[in-house]
Amino acid sequence: MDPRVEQFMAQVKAKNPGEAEFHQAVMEVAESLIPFIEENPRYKHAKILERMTEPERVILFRVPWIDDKGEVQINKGYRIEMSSAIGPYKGGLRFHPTVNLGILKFLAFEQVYKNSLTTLSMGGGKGGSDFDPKGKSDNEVMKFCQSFMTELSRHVGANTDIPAGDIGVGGREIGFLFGQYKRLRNEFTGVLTGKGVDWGGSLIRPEATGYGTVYFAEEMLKTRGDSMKGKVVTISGSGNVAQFATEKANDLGAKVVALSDSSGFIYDPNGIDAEKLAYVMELKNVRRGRIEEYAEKYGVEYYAGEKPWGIKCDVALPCATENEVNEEKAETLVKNGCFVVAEGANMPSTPGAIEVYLKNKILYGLGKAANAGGVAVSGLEMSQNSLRLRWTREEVDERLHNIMIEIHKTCLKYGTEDDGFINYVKGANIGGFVKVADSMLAQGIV
Ligand code: NDP
Ligand code: 2IT
Repeated sequence: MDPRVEQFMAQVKAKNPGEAEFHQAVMEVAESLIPFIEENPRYKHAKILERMTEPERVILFRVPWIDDKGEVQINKGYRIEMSSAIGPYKGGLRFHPTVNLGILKFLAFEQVYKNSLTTLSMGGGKGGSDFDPKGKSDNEVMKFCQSFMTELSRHVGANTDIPAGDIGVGGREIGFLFGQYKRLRNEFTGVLTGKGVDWGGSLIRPEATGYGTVYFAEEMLKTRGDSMKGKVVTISGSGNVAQFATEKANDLGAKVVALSDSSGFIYDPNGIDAEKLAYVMELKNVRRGRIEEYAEKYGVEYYAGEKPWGIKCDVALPCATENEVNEEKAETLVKNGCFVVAEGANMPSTPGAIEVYLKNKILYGLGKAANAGGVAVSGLEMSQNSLRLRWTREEVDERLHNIMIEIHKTCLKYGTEDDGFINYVKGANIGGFVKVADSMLAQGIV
């Protein structure tokens, strides 16, 4: 390892003990950026990277609520306000039992670069709770959301910090959170994105992350004179991002053969077409059931406790969670002929997996570039809220598509190597950094 990176990481680890995912996310960026910063000493003297790894503010709070049995429950609530250099803090909320400070700091850190890449004016943040919505009644979810927002409302606002969804936070949760904010503040503002279309939400926001990931994969394929048409695709997850990645992959003529959840994956060699996808959406979003039921319904194989990376494919779209593709799984993917990985999830590939992709020179689109479509349309939702008008489906989709094309161009600009190979890791990290770093220089030591 570059000794400068090693030295920098030693400091980050000493200051943030035990936060493994945060160290991992910072390390990936440091490897891309430290050589670039050496060539651009103004960033070095102002300690831009050191400042970017220290959140502007971390909010940690108690979330008490009463379950359906009348028992008092206590969860932890968090909001990491990472950077406001180029706009108000912006990023999702995650409700999942694994949530802790290190995970939210990694997500907030990546969000800063991702939001910068979108070309829109958004800083970076992330929040959430160790609350597990699985198996909870709608009433319990509402009680939890109301208690969570009662504290969070002091810290967020349409011009300050604008949360949205992430794992475990979808339209239902955003509704309950918005209702409580409005009640406390007596104002109807765009404090959250991912709202329902009848009350300030943007068309295409639910679709945006999955669609954007596939648009990005299509751009990557174009660099090799190829396209999504006819490609065999495996996808992990079966939540918001996975569902709409499946829909867009189908639209572009690909065949999606696998989906998963935290219990296992299904393999459907005939492809998950529009009718089967409608079944998945009903299963996951309405009945909140398990992907295993798909295998029973359509008579296909279900692999309990496994991930879909052993299935032969051309394109893999990890759309579930962090560190779901390790080095060994990446080797299997490449050996089976997979030559495109576009990440709908945040940091789904381990450092070892990324090394495998880069060594084999496959098209690897990392999350902060490939999944930026979600937050980009959140930015468009904020614009529509400010203008107090609503753009059509086609208009938002076109803007989303153009933003993904722009992000891809930025990656080419900063990531094309001497032999013509496009290193999207370097491209996205440097491309995301420059705008934030220059804004920090302009705004002084804050
Ligand atoms: P959802 O909650 O809608 O779906 C998550 C899916 O991933 C579910 O199928 C879930 O399975 C599975 N999953 C979650 N945690 C794990 C785990 N620890 N192990 C295995 N499977 C797991 O979330 P989203 O689709 O919104 O988010 C998926 C990923 O995309 C996350 O990494 C998120 O950070 C990222 N992302 C989301 C954006 C958005 O706009 N929503 C934007 C950009 C990135 P189960 O149902 O069994 O829990
Ligand atoms: O990781 C992400 O980019 C998101 N969960 C979406 C954030 C947002 O503010 O829309």
